[in-house]
Amino acid sequence: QRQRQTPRWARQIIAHDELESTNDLAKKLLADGAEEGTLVLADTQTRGKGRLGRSWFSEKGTGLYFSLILKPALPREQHPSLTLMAAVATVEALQPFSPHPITLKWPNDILLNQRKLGGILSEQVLAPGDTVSGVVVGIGINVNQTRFPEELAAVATSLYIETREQPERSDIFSFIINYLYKYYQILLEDGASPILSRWRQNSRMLGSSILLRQGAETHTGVAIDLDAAGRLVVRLNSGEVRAFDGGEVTLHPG
Ligand code: BT5
Repeated sequence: QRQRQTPRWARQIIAHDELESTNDLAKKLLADGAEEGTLVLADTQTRGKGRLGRSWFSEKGTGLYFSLILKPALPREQHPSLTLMAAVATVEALQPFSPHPITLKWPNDILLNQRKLGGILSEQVLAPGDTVSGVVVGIGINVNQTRFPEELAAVATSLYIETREQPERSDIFSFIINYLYKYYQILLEDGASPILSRWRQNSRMLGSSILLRQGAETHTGVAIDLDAAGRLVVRLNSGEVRAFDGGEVTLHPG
């Protein structure tokens, strides 16, 4: 049945009980010529990755950990819109499983009740000559975890913790795959603007005061928009309006 619900493009699902990181295997398969739409799934990861060398806690059997190989006909500078596309698809797929709003926080967080329910890690794979052979979009979602290790307890949550329901991971997986397909087609056919407007609708952060850390720099201001390249546009306290292409955001700092 799962086969029938799965769009054509995710016909090729490579499922493992355990992997170091689904993104790493997907990048290797992409470099070896895997088809667009190939999907790598693991029941647990021993070295699940976040951004900037951080790790992603990947408890066995309770979360969803997967990576999708894409080969979009998009100029390289538009690749950040793939992360936004995946974020929009994921949040809309998850929403029916929660009575509370699931929201997006730039650049790649999926939040429920102010805690992190999931995250997205997109990585480009370069071919010789520095051309992009494709992009791996990795998605991690906390579904049925009953608790988190102490160092994550204050930041992480799961659908189960927030709703006391235990959804089938396979149901959530098929929803996400279907929405990814839908929004990927929209991105390719209509460009980033419908994705950006969905992102704005699903984010609670525009209009909020924020603190943004980028390397050693810290900026404070109000998040006012996302620009066409997926950068966060901030009106800094100095009055200057500036677009950021990366960093860590704290909402409503003291
Ligand atoms: C992310 O990084 O949010 C991207 C996470 C992507 C994970 C997926 S799983 C499938 C695929 N294969 C991989 O190897 N990765 C992708 P970042 O924004 O850097 O957030 C990482 C931070 O979130 C950590 O430093 C922790 O504070 C926190 N964290 C770690 N594991 C978590 C979890 N399971 N739930 C919530 N927060 C977590």
